[in-house]
This record gives sequence, structure tokens and C-alpha cells, in this order.
Amino acid sequence: MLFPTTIAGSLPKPEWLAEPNMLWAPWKSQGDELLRAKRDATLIWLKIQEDAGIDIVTEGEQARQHFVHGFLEKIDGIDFAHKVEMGIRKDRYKAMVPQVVAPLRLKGRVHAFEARVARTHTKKKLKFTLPGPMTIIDTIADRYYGDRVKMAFAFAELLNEEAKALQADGVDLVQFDEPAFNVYMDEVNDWGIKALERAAQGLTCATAVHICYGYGIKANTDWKETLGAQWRQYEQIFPAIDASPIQQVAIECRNSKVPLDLLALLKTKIVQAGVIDVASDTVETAEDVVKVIDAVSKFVPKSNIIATTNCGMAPMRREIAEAKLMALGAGAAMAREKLG
Ligand code: MET
Repeated sequence: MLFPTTIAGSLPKPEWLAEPNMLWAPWKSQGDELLRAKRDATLIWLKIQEDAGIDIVTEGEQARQHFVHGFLEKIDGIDFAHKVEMGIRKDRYKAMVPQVVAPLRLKGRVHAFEARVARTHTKKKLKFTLPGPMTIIDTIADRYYGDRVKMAFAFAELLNEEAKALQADGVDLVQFDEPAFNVYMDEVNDWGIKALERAAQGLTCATAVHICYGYGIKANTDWKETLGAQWRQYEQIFPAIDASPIQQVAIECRNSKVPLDLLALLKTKIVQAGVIDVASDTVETAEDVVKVIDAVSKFVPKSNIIATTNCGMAPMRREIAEAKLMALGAGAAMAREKLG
């Protein structure tokens, strides 16, 4: 089937699970009650994704507070009790981040609970997202390693352990989120892709890297204003990504100033093309989605295109996210008819 659909990963949390419409949202309950709420929210979003015609579903990242810190919470060597303010993505925004204070080690499984809940309750293909090593080290303070690259490879090993366990849980596709790849392009070529490959080493399920221009929050939309008429960041990193064994690349296309001819640099990859804008509450029509898929298909063989969202929908209003999922499913179906 042409143009299967998926999402970047996160979906808004219901207001009984966490504070709505924000990143790093505080939970509304604790202990077993919180666990039940996470499970219920995961099930609701699986059902809505299925009803919308999403082919490769996710658990909506309902069990983690943030796409980076969700992974870090189960690692020894990280001090969450003393967070410090840090400028992240080259000072684009300030965040309160935990600190690495000792050698890093997994305390146990990180995402077994939500991966198994999702696997038990859907027959669809299941994608699971993990933060990539470069994005992790750009979202945490280092008081121990004293070397960005060394710390990134330490995280890559832990990611690899968890990714293999997720695969054993029945996950079909592991996606590493690397928005930092659009910020530190030289470092991506020097070591970022190698660290990513270490994280994905030995996986036999499908693998992807997601490289976007960030969530639809003001710090990101302001940053985009400074990037000029053409966003050419992908041009510097796609050749090396194309040479890597990572199979899929998820990128931002809808309402983006990325010249789509850059996609021709991904000669051997499946392209997850973002056809849904997460920085706008305007809900796309099916025709809008078809237009982006059509434009992408000028540079990527149709059989290599998956339709997705530009980035995660975590901070979005719930009803808007739901409507956007419906548009994604309907748009891909229309594209199959019109462009198939
Ligand atoms: N998987 C993450 C999400 O969907 C990707 C975030 S990249 C800023 O929210």
C-alpha cells in the first residue's frame, strides 16, 4: 500500500493525566493512580489513531513527561533532584535540566510498561520513539564526563539496550528523535551519526531518525523566522545519513521552508514526510495533505513515502490533535486514489 501513515510520536495528554497544552507538564496523580491514568490515556489514543486510519501507531508518549527526560528518569548517574537552567539548541530556549553526576547505567527497563500496553491492545504496526544521543546531551548538564562525545556514546549504549528490549516487546519500528541534528550540522557529521548508529546497532526491526524544526512553541517559531527564505540544514547532513544503515528519515515538509529537492539526497531511505503542521491550530484538509505528498513524490519514489506529522503534538489542544490525525488519515487515503 502506498503512503502508509504514522505520527512523530507524542500526542496531547488528557487533562486528568497531566496539565494540558504545555511541555514538561506536571502529572495530576501519583503512584498506581498515575500508572492507571497513563494506561488509560494510551488506550484512548491507540483507538483514535486506529479510527483515523493511522497505519503505524505509537503509544502517544503518554507515560513520559518529555521526549528526552522520559528516557533519562530510569538511569543511574543522573541527579533529577538538583535541576539547573541551561540554554539548549544553541541557546534557543532555556530549560531546567537534570545533571549527569556519575557513570551512566540503566536501572532496568525504561519503557516496558507503555510498550507492552500498546502491543497488547493494537494489531497495527507499532512505532516507539527514543531521544537520540546528540539531542540527549544537548538537554542535560554534564558534571561528570567533561566530554560531549564521550557522554553521547555512553547514552548511545543505554539507548541500544532499551531499543533491543523494545524490539523484544514487539515494537516494529524504533525511531530516534534528533532535532539537534538541525542545529549542530558539523558535529552530526563528525560524531552524531556514529553515535546514532551505536544506538541502533544490532536492531532487526525497522529504524528511523526524526529530524524536525521542533515543537510548535514560540521559541521555535521565532527561531524559524531567523532561518531565512530557504531552510537548507538538511543539505549538510543528508549525505551522511544516506550512507548510514538507519532505514527511515522523518522530516518536516508542511508549511516549511525546506526546499523539497533536498530530499533527493536521501537516495536509499524511506522518507517519513511531515504533511501535518504542528505549529498551527489550523486543521489541514485532505487536499492539503495530498498536495504535500505530491510535492514530495517529485523527489522520492512513491513507494518510499510514509506520511507523518512535522513533529510531536504534545503541547497541542487535544481536539485539534485529534482533527489533525483524521486529516492525516483521510489525506493519505485520498493521495492513494489520486496519485496511486
Ligand atoms: N517523538 C517526539 C514527539 O513526537 C519528537 C520530538 S522532536 C522535538 O514529541
